[in-house]
Formats: sequence, structure tokens, C-alpha cells
Amino acid sequence: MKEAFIAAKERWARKMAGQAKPEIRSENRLPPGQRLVSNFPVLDLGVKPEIPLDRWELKIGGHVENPTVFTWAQFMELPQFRDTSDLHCVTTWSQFDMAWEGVSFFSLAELVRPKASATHVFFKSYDGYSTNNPIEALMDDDVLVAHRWNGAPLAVEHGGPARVIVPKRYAWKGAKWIREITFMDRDILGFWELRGYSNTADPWTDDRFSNE
Ligand SMILES: Nc1nc2c(c(=O)[nH]1)N[C@H]1C(S)=C(S)[C@@H](COP(=O)(O)O)O[C@H]1N2
Ligand SMILES: [Mo]
Repeated sequence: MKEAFIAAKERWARKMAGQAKPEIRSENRLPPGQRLVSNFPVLDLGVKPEIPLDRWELKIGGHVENPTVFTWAQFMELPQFRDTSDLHCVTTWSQFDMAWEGVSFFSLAELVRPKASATHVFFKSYDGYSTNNPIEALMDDDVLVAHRWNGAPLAVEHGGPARVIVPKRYAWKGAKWIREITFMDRDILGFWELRGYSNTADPWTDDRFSNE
């Protein structure tokens, strides 16, 4: 795990420096059971919360040395990160080459400094949604809190002002309308994880539903 983490952080540093080489992708980028779409479907719980930027805040706390609440202006002053990745939804659509821009999870973690006791992260959104991830799934060079997509501010229906993107997990593991990120010393289940969806959510092993 430690070596994978260091390798991911090295790749991230190259991306931050604008020196990353285009990724060589596998011949078959489409995970099992997925079909490629070119539109961007919208999935939510029936609410699309509108959060004015002057009332938006992102709280990051829990098992960290430096709990922080970011206003929009403070968030925009953080180092900005651009990355292109694929998105896989459990309802079987995938979209390739989603161009995201925002703040990388590595940057946020460096600011709040997770304690050694932090093993998992719980995400809460402005619409009441939640999801959870183990810390190692987030310490990767493609995880970010995005506020722009394909060169424009992220639309409200897609989670604007800002949403989490975890490309190597099914898309429900990334919270739209992100409000709070809590580092935890244990795992607790989020909205879909409590309702029959897999807690690990790995598109490459068709890992969609919980066995319990
Ligand atoms: N806050 C919030 N985040 C969410 C959801 C949601 O309902 N609320 N749906 C999840 C699901 S199931 C998917 S597939 C993606 C969909 O993102 P999109 O609507 O931009 O395609 O967001 C995820 N994040
Ligand atoms: Mo989804």
C-alpha cells in the first residue's frame, strides 16, 4: 500500500507541475457490463440544492491535525489541479475523457494533515447525500474536488459549485454538492452503501452490489 501511495503521489506531482505525459490507456477501457455514452446523464435524489457561492463552505475535519472550513474564495485560492479521467456509473453508463478542474485530494489532505488514526473518509452533501471511501482509494493522482468540467463551471445538476470525483470507483462514491469531508478512524456506510450497493464499488470487477 505504501509503495502504491508514493507512486500515486509522484504521478500527482508531475500533473501539478504540468509535466505529466499523456496516460497510456489499456485497449479496453470499458469495464465489464458498461456501455459508452456521449451525453452526461444526471443522477440525484430528486433535489438539486442551489448553494450561492457567498454561503457555500467546505468543512474538513475529524481525525486531522488542522481542521479547516473553506469559504469559496479560500477554496479557489488553493492550488488548482486539472485532470482527465473516465466516469463509470453503476446504472451501466460510462463516459470517457471527462476533463475536471478543482483541488486535488492530495492538496486538501496536505492542508488538514490526517492523523495516523485516519483510515476512512465520510462525505456529506448539501442534498443530504453521503458516501464513504477508505483513505487509500482517495490518495490517488486522479481524485479531486472539482468545480469545473470541460472548461466551464460545474452545472448545478452535476453537483456545482463543487463535487468529489473518484474515477476508479463507481460514480456514486463521489459526492456532488460536497459540504463536509470527515476523516474517520473506522468505516461508516453512506446513502447507497446502506441501501444494497457495494462498499468497495470497483468497476473492473463488476462489484456493484453488497453481498450482505
Ligand atoms: N450529493 C449527491 N451526490 C451524488 C449523487 C446524489 O444523489 N447526491 N448521486 C451519485 C450517483 S448514483 C452518481 S452515478 C453520480 C452522478 O453524477 P451526475 O449526475 O453528474 O452524472 O453522482 C453521485 N453523487
Ligand atoms: Mo449512480
